[in-house]
Amino acid sequence: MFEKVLIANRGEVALRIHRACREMGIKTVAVHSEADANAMHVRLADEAVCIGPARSTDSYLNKSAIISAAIITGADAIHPGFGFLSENADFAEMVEEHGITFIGPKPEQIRMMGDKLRAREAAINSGLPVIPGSPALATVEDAKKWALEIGYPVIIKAKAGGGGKGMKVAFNETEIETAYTMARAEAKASFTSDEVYMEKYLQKPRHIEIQVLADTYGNVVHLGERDCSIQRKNQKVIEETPSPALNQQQRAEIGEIARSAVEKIGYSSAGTLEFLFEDGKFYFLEMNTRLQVEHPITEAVTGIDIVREQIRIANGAKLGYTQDDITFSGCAIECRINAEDPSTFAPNPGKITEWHAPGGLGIRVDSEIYSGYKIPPFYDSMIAKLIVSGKTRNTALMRLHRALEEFVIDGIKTTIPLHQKIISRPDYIDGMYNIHWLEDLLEKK
Ligand code: MV4
Repeated sequence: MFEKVLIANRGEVALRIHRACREMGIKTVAVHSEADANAMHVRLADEAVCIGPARSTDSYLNKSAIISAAIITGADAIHPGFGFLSENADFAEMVEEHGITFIGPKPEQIRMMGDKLRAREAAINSGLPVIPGSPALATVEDAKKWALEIGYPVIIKAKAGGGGKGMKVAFNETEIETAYTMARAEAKASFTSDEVYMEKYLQKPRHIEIQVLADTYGNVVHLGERDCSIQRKNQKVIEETPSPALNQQQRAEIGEIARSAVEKIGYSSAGTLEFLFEDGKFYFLEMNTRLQVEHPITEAVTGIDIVREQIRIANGAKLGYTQDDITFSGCAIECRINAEDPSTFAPNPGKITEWHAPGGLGIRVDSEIYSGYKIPPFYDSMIAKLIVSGKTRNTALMRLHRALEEFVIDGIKTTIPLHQKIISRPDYIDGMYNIHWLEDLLEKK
């Protein structure tokens, strides 16, 4: 096993990875910016290296600084967490070129899935259902021709996109030119390529994703689904498993389809296949080649430590179990708690004057926060994840109400009141929501 792992991240995920390493007897190296010297992951790690100034581009995105820190401290592997360099194929390649193990998939797999058209092609070839769509669009005329072929409404997406950036919807031919031009301009501004393609636009889908684990010997299992439809501006807010929208047959079907596709693709490590689900049908969207924020709800219902498995797989271990060995038990829900004004969503960093995390049966809180900690203004505003689980969805919901009430975070504003509002709505309680539900709720006022 690795002796020492460098954690190329910050915040709660850095702590999450540190915890897995500790339990495996692996030493940890924290890296941090000048603004994060007092962070909990820095305090707990065996060693810490300052890799640059506060701005992410100067520190957590600084590939050579991170690799230098790994070399200096003698780390055998780097875990990238999520965000930052976690889906940067060049970084993964650079890490491997220095004789250090990248805890994740092979650089080529990251690269392929980062190109949404290549990912779509791989999905088709491995039996995944995709949304009717086009190849890369060269001109507005091309776009018009494909829209007629596919049928309105259509959505134009960036080939190098993902996460919703650079997407434009057209409901009829008069809207095509603007949608095409704007999608192209946004892609050019945000990504390495300004190429775009088109898909049929699904109007009221749910976002359902399948977690997979694959070792480097071709063994693949799926760990069930997560319903991530409660989102705002492409940021997930609440996730749950199992999805209240699926019956046992649909669940088993999509799980096996995803599992076997990952086997055909030859992917290894943890990964997530994102689908849209509408009118009883699944459509593959993209594959995330990293650990995800919402992984703990899957851990809660399967008992599998996903970070531990990532580390074992990267070290060349076999999964050691098959799909039949995996059992699903109960329901789990995660709330992402952000340091934001819950009515305007403006970031609200600052000093935490008092902190009490809820506890008790079925409660997990993943957070970097401690009393007296000062949240720096330079990074993502997510400061804690509250994960609740129970035998039934009702039990989990009851616990969630109780835990949100018990949570004390003083000194800053947080999105706890938003979560309380969401989980009190009859539609949420009934599991009746799609990807637009939260934004519709917030518009009502
Ligand atoms: C779509 C779609 C409807 N139809 N594609 C947004 C994020 C990116 N991963 C893909 N996204 C979408 N693609 C077709 N053909 C609607 C969305 C979408 C969405 C998807 C998942 C979760 C939240 C979303 C919010 C707005 C739009």
